[in-house]
Amino acid sequence: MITLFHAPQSRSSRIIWLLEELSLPYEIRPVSIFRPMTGEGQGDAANPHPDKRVPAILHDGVLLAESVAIVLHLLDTFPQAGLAPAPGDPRRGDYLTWVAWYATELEPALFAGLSGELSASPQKQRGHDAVVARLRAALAHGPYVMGSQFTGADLLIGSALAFGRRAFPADDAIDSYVERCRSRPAAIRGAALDDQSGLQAAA
Ligand SMILES: N[C@@H](CCC(=O)N[C@@H](CS)C(=O)NCC(=O)O)C(=O)O
Repeated sequence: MITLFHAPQSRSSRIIWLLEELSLPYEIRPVSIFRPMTGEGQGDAANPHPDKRVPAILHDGVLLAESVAIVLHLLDTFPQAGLAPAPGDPRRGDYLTWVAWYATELEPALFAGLSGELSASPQKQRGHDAVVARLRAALAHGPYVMGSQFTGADLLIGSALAFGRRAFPADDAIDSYVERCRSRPAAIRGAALDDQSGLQAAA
């Protein structure tokens, strides 16, 4: 059994999308988190995440916290979804590179872009430019970052871009990519469930 510890409109929303892609039974356990934008909310004693953040999952009693760990674990454990090249597949290196790139390059560039820090830091501007260049180069061959196959890397990258699109320059290819990712049937179902869990959490 898979239990997702979730707060609406957060990084755990995309794990609902992931679970919908997998068509597995799972349970959503709404938890409260600290919301830095409003100063509201607080860590929830019922949340097993070591920092009381989301997402976290319990899968048959095993705890995974961190979006990347959850994506890698679930897509390797349930390969029938076809969303991750398996070890030994020649595309595995590209896949792992994109997943790691999301966490170590895209996320910092996104938050640097949103916070307006770029003009004061040539180093951050350089990283930000490199992220945009790599994305544009990949999408020139799209429709997904690895080409024709949608993978867990797209789920991470597409959901982060949907959240922080204004951190990056206007670009039709990036806009179409975000739309392509979030119009997947599983993403639409995930968004509907995210809203419902919001109602539950508020109740
Ligand atoms: N790198 C983590 C980030 C998790 C994270 O920051 N989650 C936010 C919600 S989007 C959170 O739980 N914040 C509450 C807090 O910082 O206490 C991941 O992707 O899993």
